[in-house]
Amino acid sequence: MSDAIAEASASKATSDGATQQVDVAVVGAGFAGLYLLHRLRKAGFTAVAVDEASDVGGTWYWNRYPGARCDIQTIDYSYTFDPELDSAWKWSEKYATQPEILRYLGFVADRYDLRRDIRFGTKVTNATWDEAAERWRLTTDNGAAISCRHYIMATGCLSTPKPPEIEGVKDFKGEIYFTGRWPHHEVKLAGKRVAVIGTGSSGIQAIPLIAEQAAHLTVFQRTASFALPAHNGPPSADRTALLQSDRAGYREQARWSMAGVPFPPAPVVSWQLSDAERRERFEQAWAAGDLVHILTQLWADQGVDVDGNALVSELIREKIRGIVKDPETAAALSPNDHPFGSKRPCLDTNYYATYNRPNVTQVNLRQEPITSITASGIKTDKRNFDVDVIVFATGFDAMTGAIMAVHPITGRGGKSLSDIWAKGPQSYLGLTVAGFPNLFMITGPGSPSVLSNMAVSIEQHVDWVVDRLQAMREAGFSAIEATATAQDGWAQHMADCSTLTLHRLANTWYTGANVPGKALGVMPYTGGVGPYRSICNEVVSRGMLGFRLTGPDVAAQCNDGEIVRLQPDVRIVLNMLADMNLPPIESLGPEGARAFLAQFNAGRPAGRPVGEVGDGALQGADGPVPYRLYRPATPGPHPIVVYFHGGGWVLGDELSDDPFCRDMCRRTGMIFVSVGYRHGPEHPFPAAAEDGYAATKWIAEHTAELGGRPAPVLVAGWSAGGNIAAVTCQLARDRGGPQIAGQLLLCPVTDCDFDRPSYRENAEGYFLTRPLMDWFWDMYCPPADRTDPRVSPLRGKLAGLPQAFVVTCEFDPLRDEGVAYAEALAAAGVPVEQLKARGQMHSSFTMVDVVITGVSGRVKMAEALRRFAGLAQEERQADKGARSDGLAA
Ligand code: N01
Repeated sequence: MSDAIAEASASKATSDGATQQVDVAVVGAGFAGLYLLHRLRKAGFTAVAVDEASDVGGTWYWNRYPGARCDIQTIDYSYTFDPELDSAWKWSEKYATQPEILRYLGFVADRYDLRRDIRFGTKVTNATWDEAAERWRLTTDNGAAISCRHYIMATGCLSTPKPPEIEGVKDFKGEIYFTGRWPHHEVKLAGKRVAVIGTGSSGIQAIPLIAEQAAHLTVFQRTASFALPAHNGPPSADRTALLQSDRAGYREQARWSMAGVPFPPAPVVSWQLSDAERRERFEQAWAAGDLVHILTQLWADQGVDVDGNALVSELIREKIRGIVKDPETAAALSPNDHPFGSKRPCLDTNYYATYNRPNVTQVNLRQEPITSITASGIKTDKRNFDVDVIVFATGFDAMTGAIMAVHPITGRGGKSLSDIWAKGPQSYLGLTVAGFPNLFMITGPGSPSVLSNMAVSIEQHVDWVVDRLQAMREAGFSAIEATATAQDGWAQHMADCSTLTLHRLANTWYTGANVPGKALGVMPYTGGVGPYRSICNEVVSRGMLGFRLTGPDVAAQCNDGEIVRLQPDVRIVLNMLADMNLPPIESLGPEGARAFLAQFNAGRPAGRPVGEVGDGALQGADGPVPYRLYRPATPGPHPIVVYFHGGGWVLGDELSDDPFCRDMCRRTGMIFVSVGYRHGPEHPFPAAAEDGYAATKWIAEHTAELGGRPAPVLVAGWSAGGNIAAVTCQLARDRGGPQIAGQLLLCPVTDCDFDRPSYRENAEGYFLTRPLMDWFWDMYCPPADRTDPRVSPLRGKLAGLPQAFVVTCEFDPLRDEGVAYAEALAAAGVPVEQLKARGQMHSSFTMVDVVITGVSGRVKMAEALRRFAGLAQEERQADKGARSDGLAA
């Protein structure tokens, strides 16, 4: 039976005259509300939707301004739940106009006979949870009140226009229009002097068309937006071909992608490309006319790294300068106060060229702010502009506005949602709020929503919610509510996610900054559509983790907890590794394990450029050992850090932590010399430790030859390399030098005793496993030698050692021995700082440009090394906002 024929057997709402009784009430009859009604009916629930509008369409009902179109290619901005519907509708354009999208939604409403359960022209005026009856009680401004078991806000993220906030609006004698509430009758602008305030997506779509009609158009711009040409036309041939060749596969790829549009991850990083190659990729993206393309396909670092982003931002500014003839106007139109993509980029048709028209004037509000609106027009602090029409394209009270401000919602214990959200929206999964049982939000704050293809995100939310309602009904539960623990955990996860992207660096409606007085914080989920979907699924597979379920005849169920405790990118990496089903490293033997590591490392992003990289040999404990030297691009001589790579004394070499050494060389402005010490089992204990000491001594004696600052040197190491760095400090103290100015120990091995909680908690599933550590010890050190401080430095004398910075990761078997070493150093009087990295695993910090949340930790490590070397601190713009995230020092 097709979805279309699946007739709404349910939907027999009852009414006692004054109150309509339904299982589920929905607010909104747009993309989300329509699909909800359809799914609810199919699942046998009685349902009603209410909408203030007189017909279906939601945002597409209200936003009828000239030029209104979607800016995700329309073949992707469609329902996919019914393959017959999916192939029945043909879009006429790559980016359909508002009227066509509205026709589509009308077509869907007719196809599934949805209108009979929609109360148009009706607003909910109050919603209160009735604890005794376990029902929501709604009052409306038009007709019967509603009593429902579940209440679902399908209100859209951008449906409550922001008030103009400019003095004197009421005094204006001319016509006033809001893009978000454009009249249904024709608006005649021909021959009129028109002002547009606002240059976001709405303004940028409307301005070129208004300019064609108006006698004169004056555009009042506060913040310049990045806009790309849409190159609209028929649906693009390449994406249509992809869709038609495998419709189901194409849709499924979208569901698991980052933005809800099926593009593969960008394969390269900017520094791997020459200027010419970058330009070529950019020109392709500019010609493609697709925001998701340019945001995901240029180079991988542009969305997460300020430097990578600056490259594309400048290329776009160059385009603007090339189109706009007046240099002053071009400069004002060129965004320079936020990274590309951190504020919603726009898609345009002739936007920049419109400013070359003789009937268009641009007013830069950064130079002359609006002071008031007068009877005849707009007054800035420099001039008066007399106009006949003012168009406010000033945006929305986004994400929370329609849920919070439109009507009071009162939950358990008489608590109001507006009070609970006064300091910013709290939610679990962006779907539910603790204290508000049986209330759901579709694409609410805390979900990918506006950072994704809304059509895909809406379907995912609706399916998840309706599936849960069905499961509750089958199990006899009548109420579901998020726990405070789960909600707090989600807030932490949201905060962790927001360090991944650059959205935190711009004042936008994503952060609430566009509405005066609104609490600030990145509101949409920045972790990506696919990862979010997997988290929602995991909540279910882990017994509705974070929800309390109750019912009249069943025992209450509450599997409390936080759904994601790992950093978001660490979770993705670990899931990818799990999906690869790799053999345990220890099962490969030393040679096999080394080959595996080499292959694994070959697939990682290339390390960033440094001033110079050179290879050489130095004197180890028993002959020459190789080294690789990383020199900063700044003038020397620089302090030298002797670095020991990880690999359990068995794997790796002086090249294996290459991206980490490059990154730290750049951040510290110091020379890193990575030492290729000998490995077990060929060279068992104490070969690696003795090589470490000998190498440090040799480097300290050859600083001038290496182009470094005279000794003291510093030492650093990760994992077994951290062990060697720690041991080297003890040997240097006991053997009369060399002098060491400080030690950076990153997830170090410090002891042979495995009987610690971190070994039990993180024994498997976090990359470094207990069997692998067993194997490393077996390969390197016979049991009888394991308590020797040259391999278990925690058992050595600790007084008199160089100052230390010790990094441990929450999900690392080695966590507790690292902490123990730091505490023992402190107890012995050694100046020591700890960085306990929340949500990170053993390899997080060395997976440079893969685990983006590792940046903040490396910033702190670099600061510590600079302090040890007596260098002044310097903050890079790229590190802003990343310094304190996810860390407890
Ligand atoms: O609103 P906006 P929008 N004085 O908030 C300015 C979606 N959408 O309606 O940035 C002077 O982006 C404000 O300046 P500033 C899309 O997600 C999609 O354009 O605050 N100026 C800004 O320039 C989009 O992002 C499509 O300094 C004032 C503008 O008004 C979202 O809706 C089409 C001001 C508001 O821009 C919102 O877009 C349209 C003041 N007092 C919209 N107050 C598609 O194509 C605000 N501004 C699918």
